Amino acid sequence: MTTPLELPVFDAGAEPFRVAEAMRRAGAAVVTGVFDNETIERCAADLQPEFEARGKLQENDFNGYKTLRISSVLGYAPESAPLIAAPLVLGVVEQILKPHCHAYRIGSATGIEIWPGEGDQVLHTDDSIYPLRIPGVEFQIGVMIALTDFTEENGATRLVLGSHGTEDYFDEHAEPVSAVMPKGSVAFYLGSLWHAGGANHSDAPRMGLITTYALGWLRQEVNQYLAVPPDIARQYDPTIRRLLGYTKHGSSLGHGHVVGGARVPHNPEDKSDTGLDMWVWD
Ligand SMILES: O=C(O)CCC(=O)C(=O)O
Repeated sequence: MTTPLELPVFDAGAEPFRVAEAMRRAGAAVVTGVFDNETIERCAADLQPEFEARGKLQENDFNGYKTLRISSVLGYAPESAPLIAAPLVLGVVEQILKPHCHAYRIGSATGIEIWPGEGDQVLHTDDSIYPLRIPGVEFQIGVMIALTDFTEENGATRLVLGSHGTEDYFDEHAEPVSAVMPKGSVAFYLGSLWHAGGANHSDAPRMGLITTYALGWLRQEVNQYLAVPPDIARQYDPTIRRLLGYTKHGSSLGHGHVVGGARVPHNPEDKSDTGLDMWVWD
């Protein structure tokens, strides 16, 4: 009989390669205490108006009918940027993806608020959007940031540890574990890992920010150029702009011709920030 895998848990001082190592084994890991309350509250407050205005538009059998969802948060909630580009987050993402690409990009960046009364989401893998597998290559990584405490009761993300890999295989008897973690923590999981949101049996919503980061040569799950067009992308620093996809992959993939830099999303007030490296040929 094999010993069941346990969810690896680290504190914020963890070396990204250690977190990645644990993920390769279990498929997922949690790092606690990554963000302070103030950073989390600023982000949550920035997302709130969008949850209220458009959160119900993505209701369906998969997303649920008591769950609010808002896509492409960088298009309207700049306070999400420090979370999405946090060094520890990118450090772990880099360990998993960088061996297989020149640059990785955001696939999707979504606020999810699971309200009381919501049931378990169906287990799935994020990689099902891509029609192939390459043995030994992870296509993407999901990064769920807890904007409230995540508990068994309120719908913490459920993870089927050890279910990752290159085969379309799933043991229907495998028991998911819940990514129970305090507000400000991060749950990382591989794109091939089976997982889902949990049922909320508590009396308050569970709010999370889930960002997927994908190999830079894959099509992004959400079209970031439409969601965060150059006029909005311009307000962000180069790290975020590159994560959005305003960059080439290697020497030429995704390059664009720019005349006079007019369409390049750079910050005009910063003379050193031409943005030109993002689109022109090397
Ligand atoms: O809300 C969660 O905990 C996970 C949601 C999820 O996996 C999804 O909607 O694809």
